[in-house]
Amino acid sequence: MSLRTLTALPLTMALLATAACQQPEQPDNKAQPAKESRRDASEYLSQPLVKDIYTADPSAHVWNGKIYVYPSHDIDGPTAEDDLGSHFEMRDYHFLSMDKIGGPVTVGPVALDVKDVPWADKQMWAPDAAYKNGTYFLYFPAKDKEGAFRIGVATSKDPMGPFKAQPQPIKGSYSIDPAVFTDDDGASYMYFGGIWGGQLQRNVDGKYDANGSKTDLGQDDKPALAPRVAKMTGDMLEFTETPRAVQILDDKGKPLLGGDHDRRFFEASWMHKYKGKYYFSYSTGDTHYLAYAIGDSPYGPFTYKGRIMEPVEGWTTHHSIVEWNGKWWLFYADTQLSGQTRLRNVKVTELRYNSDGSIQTINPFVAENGGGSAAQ
Ligand code: FUB
Repeated sequence: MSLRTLTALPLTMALLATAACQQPEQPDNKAQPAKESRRDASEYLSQPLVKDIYTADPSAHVWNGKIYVYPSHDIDGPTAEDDLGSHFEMRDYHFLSMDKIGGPVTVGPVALDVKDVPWADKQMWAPDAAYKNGTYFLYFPAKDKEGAFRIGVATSKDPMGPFKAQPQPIKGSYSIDPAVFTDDDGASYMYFGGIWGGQLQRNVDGKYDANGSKTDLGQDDKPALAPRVAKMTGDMLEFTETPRAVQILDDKGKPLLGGDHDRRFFEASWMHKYKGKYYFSYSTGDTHYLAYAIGDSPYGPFTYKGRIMEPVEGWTTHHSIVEWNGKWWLFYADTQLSGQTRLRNVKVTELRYNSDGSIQTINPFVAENGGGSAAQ
């Protein structure tokens, strides 16, 4: 990227481009040489936060004023791409930290390896983390020895790990993409679930059906499969209740339908609170949008409001939203470095609200924002 291009970019983007050039080496975990990208770096709204390893599904948190990002660690495995995501063969986690957005990013050592999780076999997918009473909790999905996704929990005194896993997955957990939200009263809730390869459709009554559908319920005119939510116990290690369905409604109060692929839930739950309202956000999967819905309770129901982000490069889209330094930030991922869906890189850009609380839709490409950045 030339200096001329850099100076023409919005400030945050230029800072991120600089930060991306300052990453520490990860000698034993280097990313593969990047393939020729289909677009020039200047065409992307923001630049990869790290280039030494591939990362995706970033769950960001601010602890003690510092930003921590809990991503998946993508690796280049042998399995061919399919609709179940079998090509996402991740085996461990490395976490990221930074003192400020736009500053240098530290890539931590291995924080948890699948070989150290007694119940897990493979596919360490999108994680999240929480903090309570001096302990950091890492929540992660993985397939068990029967091939069913479960959600595990691991603990550490250090936000970057290493984390020690509990011997069993969380009782009553299933499917993927845990996101843990702590409300102002201190109560924490886990949102989770994902259809197709995420197996939500194989757990409709909470029991795994290995012969269930590979995609969804196959009922386009019925309510879509809902993400799940469960309140966490005080020690953050279990659910207090059987997970409940999270209702996502249209503006007439009717549940979004299974055939409404532009709006229905697919995976990548996230919850944040803004001006007293609960914002449940998610990926629409095969239509590649990040969407959001607003409600008055952490349990919902939530009314669909629109898109947070248009499709990124790559099949998956998965995000988190966090407030830092008086602004709101969207962490997301695309495939800028590799051009391959299985090898993604995390990014960050500013997220803005309108005065009515709606979110301004972000386009991940500069030109499609009319030559400027919608997020700056
Ligand atoms: O990274 C593996 C899976 O792909 C995640 O769990 C999904 O959210 C999607 O990003």
